[in-house]
Amino acid sequence: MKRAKCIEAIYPELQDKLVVTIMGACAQELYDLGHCENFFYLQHAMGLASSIGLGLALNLPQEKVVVLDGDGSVLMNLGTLTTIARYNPPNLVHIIFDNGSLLSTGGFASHTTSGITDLAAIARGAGVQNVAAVSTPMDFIAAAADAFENDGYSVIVAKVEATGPDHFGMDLKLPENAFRFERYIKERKQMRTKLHN
Ligand SMILES: Cc1ncc(C[n+]2csc(CCOP(=O)(O)OP(=O)(O)O)c2C)c(N)n1
Repeated sequence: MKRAKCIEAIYPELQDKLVVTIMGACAQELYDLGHCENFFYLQHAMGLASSIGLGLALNLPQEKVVVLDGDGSVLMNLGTLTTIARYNPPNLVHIIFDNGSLLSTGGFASHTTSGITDLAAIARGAGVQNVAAVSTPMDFIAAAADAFENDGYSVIVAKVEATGPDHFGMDLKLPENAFRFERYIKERKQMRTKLHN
């Protein structure tokens, strides 16, 4: 299973959600499908996409937040699973693409490569109630649909090949992406307030 194909499969579903990605290959694959103002590609701060996702989910309970994460990134910030499990935001979907590799920086093996470290088991141990471990496109699509539809913090660990895009480069620097993402959130809030008045 390829991560790019997984992202492509859920891309239509991402249009009305706040999406935070890790840097590198994963960000590039989403960006290449077409940037949307509700996408934030976290550069540099490896491991913290899920922490940003938690902050967004807790502060914007009316929004569904989707984090596209990587095994290397989660391993760098393992405490994130315990923190999110404790606060248990019902509107956060955490997709961990486990390619067993630090692909974006040259493809070094991560701790999951040998099959010793099981991120889904760690998520369960952290206290996450909804954990799916998938390795086929059909199972991925079903798990994602389920997580998007239902309330509850969900973790999907998707085993994918260690392959990425053949190019890197976005016409969107981090500060511009951050300002526009913030503006998008504010505008949606204002729109909601208007609709309710
Ligand atoms: C603190 C820190 N260490 C190292 C890096 C360099 N770095 C950027 S992406 C990356 C690999 C990320 O691996 P993973 O989350 O598995 O995603 P993949 O690249 O495999 O898609 C590394 C090591 C960084 N940005 N920050």
